[in-house]
Amino acid sequence: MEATLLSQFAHALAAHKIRVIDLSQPLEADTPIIQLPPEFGKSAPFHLEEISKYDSRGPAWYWNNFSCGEHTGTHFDAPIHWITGKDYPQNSTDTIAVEKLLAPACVIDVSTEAAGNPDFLLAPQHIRTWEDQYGRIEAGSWVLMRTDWSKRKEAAFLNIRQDGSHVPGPHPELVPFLAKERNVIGWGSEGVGTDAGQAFRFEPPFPCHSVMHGNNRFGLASLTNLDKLPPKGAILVTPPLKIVGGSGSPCRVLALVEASSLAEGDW
Ligand code: 23J
Ligand code: MN
Repeated sequence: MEATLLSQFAHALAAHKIRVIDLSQPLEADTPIIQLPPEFGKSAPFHLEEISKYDSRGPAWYWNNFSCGEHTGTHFDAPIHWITGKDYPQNSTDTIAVEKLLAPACVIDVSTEAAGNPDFLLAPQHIRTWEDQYGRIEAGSWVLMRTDWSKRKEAAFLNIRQDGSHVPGPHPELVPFLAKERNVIGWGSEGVGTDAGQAFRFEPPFPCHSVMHGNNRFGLASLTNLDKLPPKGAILVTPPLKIVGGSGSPCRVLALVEASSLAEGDW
């Protein structure tokens, strides 16, 4: 019998011809949380509370209660998260069409630029240079900004100064270009949110939230291991928890990558 697409896929996984890369950060009490100005509501950090651990509270079982804000650690932003996306049908974590939770990724490596400038903004000209090398960003792709920011720890990750946070992100002109002229499914960043640290000063404020969600597109924040992905060819698996009416959720983001496209020494 002829091999079906999925049987070929199963064999490729078993033979490690397709690798699975974890793009998620660990979720624990000191997972960094976005800091907004004090007049706004606060997102709660991750909290774990033991229910029982093979003890009098439950002799044969271990389990925990956990709590956190929807936008904690590596997480998915749904269109309903922003006022501009509030009226789309199927715009929350429970109703987004599941086919949209598997999609190809384009990885734009600006780690060198970001290392020298924490306020680096990815502009349309960087995308055009990338496209000259790797071809046009296909409709329905994620665009992931590789900054290596995820290698930073604690205070250096949020990078807060007197005038707010300084973290790289998309230029305000890039977001409408990606949403409308490239028809991307969403934008992913290594920073605590999808927008740049100083994006509250941009016009519009928080353009990645405002314009991506305003076009019914998604976001992924606090990604890691983008340095292990090829510029093109990875498939992302990004299902948020099925929170009814949820604006987002922590997400175990996985990338499927053909082993032949991986850099030597990654495995
Ligand atoms: C609320 C307000 C502003 C921002 C955010 C949330 C996020 O970054 C987020 O996690 O969605 S910038
Ligand atoms: Mn978010």
